[in-house]
Amino acid sequence: MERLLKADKIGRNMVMKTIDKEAIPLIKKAEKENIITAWDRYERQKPQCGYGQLGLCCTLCALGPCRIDPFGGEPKRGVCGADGDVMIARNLLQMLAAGAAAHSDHGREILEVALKTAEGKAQGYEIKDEEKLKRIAKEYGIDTEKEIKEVLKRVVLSMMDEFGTEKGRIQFIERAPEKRKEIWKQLGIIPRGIDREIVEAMHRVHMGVDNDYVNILLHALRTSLSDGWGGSMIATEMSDILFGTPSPKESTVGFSTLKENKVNIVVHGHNPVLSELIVAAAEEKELLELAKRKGADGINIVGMCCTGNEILMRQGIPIAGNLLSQELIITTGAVEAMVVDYQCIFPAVLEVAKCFHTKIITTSEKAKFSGAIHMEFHPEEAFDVAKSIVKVAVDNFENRKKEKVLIPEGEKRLIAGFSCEAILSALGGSVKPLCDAIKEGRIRGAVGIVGCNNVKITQDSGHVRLAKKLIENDILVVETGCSAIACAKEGLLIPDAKNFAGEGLRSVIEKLSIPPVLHMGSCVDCSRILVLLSEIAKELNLDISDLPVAGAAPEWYSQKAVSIGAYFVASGVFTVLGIAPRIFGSKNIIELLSEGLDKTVKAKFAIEPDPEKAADLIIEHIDKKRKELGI
Ligand code: BF8
Repeated sequence: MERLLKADKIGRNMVMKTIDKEAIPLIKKAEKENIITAWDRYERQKPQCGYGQLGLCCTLCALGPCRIDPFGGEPKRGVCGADGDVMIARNLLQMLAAGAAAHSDHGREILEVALKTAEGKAQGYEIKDEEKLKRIAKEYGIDTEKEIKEVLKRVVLSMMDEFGTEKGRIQFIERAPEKRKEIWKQLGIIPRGIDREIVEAMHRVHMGVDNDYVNILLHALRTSLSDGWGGSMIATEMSDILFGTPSPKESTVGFSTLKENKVNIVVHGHNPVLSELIVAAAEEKELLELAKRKGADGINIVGMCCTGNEILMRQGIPIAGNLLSQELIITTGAVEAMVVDYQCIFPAVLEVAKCFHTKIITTSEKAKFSGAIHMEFHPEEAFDVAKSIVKVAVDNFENRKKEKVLIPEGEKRLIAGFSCEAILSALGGSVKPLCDAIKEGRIRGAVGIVGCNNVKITQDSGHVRLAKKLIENDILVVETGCSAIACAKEGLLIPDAKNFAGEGLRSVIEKLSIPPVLHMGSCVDCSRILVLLSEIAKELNLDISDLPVAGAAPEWYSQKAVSIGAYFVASGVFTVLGIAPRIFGSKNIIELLSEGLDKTVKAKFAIEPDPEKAADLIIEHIDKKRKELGI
C-alpha cells in the first residue's frame, strides 16, 4: 500500500513538474537518489514572501529592507519615503537593467572576439558571412571596397561606439518603421547608447534620484530598446558574421541526444564564441583518437539552453534541453563534462555533479562557480583552450559508472535555423508572399513565443499549449530560447507538425515546406523578430503596432525576459506574460503597463497564466487588428 501511494505521488508530481516525457525517468531517478532539483528547492521556499510577490518590498539600500502594507494600512512608505508606485517601478527597472546588461555584455564580447579576428590575433575564428558584413557596413556608412578584415574592424569599432554616449542614437534603430521611430522620438525614448541607458537605469534606482514612477518606467522602455535594437541585435548580427547566418538544419532534441558509447559534453549558457569552438575542437583527430583509447566511440557534443540554440541554428548540433533540464541531464550519469559560460546556469549543477563523475567547467572570468574547474577562454588562445576542455571530458570517460547511467529513449527530430534571411529565402526573397497570405487570411497573424521555463508552471506546458492553439487557429508561430526547445521536444518544429495547423496555415507551410513553428534562435535572436516585423510593416507601409501580431512569454523567469517583454511592447507588439511580474502592489503601475502604454506606444502587456486563455486573448487582439486594417 505504501509503495502504491508513493508511486501515485510520484506520478502526480511528474504531471505537475513537466510534460517532457524524457524528463520523467530522470526526475524519478533524482527522487530515488535524493538528488535535489529546482522543483524541490521551490517547494522548500514556499510560501514565497507575499510583499515580494506584490513588488512591495525594497532592499535597494541599507535604510531597509522596507515593505508597504498592500491593504492601505501602515507602513505606507519605506524609510526614505518611497511609496508603492516608486518601489515597484524601481525594482522593475533594476530587474530590466540587469537583463539588458546581460544581453548587451554578451554582444560586447562577440565584438571583442571580432576585433581580435580582424586584427589577426584570434585563434579559431574567421569571417563566415562576408555578404552580411558588407550589408551591415553599408548601414553604418562604411566603405566596403577595403580589404575584408579592415571592413570588419571598422564595423566592430562602430558597433563598440554604440555602447558609449557620444553618438546619441544607436544605429539599428534606423531599421524600425518611420512611424515607430516617430513614437519613440515623441516619448523621448530613443536609446542614446547601450551602456549609457543601463548605467542611467542604475543611477535612477539609487535612493533619492528618480521618484516618479512614470518617468522611471519610460526609462525602462528606453533601456529595453537599447537591448533589443542595440546589444542583442549586435550580438546576433556579429555572431552571424563570425559563425554564419543560420539556414534551416535538421537535428534532434532531448536527453536521448546523449550517447551511451561516446564521450558526452554538454555546452550550456549563451555565447557562441565558446560553444562554436568546442564543437570544432571535438572534431580534432588527436582527441578522437584519445577518446578511442579511453574506450569511447567518439565525442558527442549536445547543447543546453541558448548556447545550444546558437550551435543548433548554425551547425545542427543536437540540443538536449532547456532551463529545467540542466540538473536532470547530469542525473543521466552519462555526462563527462558540462561546459558553461554565463547566464541561466543554476549554481546547483555543482551539487548534482557531486553525485556523478561529471566535471563542471567554467570558462568566463565573470562567471565562476566555486567547486568548478575553471578554464578561462580568451580569443587569442581560444582553440587551444577548447581542445584542453574537450580533453578533460575525454579523460573523464573512464570514470563513468555504467551502473549509474540512464539515458532516456525517444530522440525527436526538429528543424531549426530560421534567421530572417532564411525566412526571406523560403519566401522567394521578399516578405510579400507572407503579407499576401496574411491579407488573404490564409495566415491569420503571427506570434513570437519566447522565454524560459519556470518552476511555477509545468515545464514546457505553457509554450506547447499556447503554440498548439495558435497554429490550430492559422497563426504562424516563431520562437526563440527555451520556448523553441520546448516545442521541439513536442515535435512542433518539423513540417509534419502541419497536422496540428489550421487549414489556411497548413496550405502555406506545405507549399514552403516549413514547420508551423519556426525556430529563430537564442534569446538575443529575439532581435531577429524585431527585424522581421519591421520588414513586414515597411512592406505594408504600416507601423508594427498595426500588424496582426503578438508576443508571449508563458514561462518566463529571467531579468533578460523582462527586457525582452519591454522592448516587444515598446516596439508595438502586444505581449502576454504567463507569469505575473511583481507589480500587483500598485494599481497605478498595472494601469500604466496596460492601458497607459496602449495610449502611448500603441501596445500593452497582458498577464494570463492559462495558455488556452492567453491564446484567446491573442486571437482576439489579432482579429481586432485585422478588422482595423480591413482584411
Ligand atoms: O536567454 S529563454 S531560461 S536560456 S533567459 Fe535563460 Fe530564459 Fe532560457 Fe537563454 Ni533566455
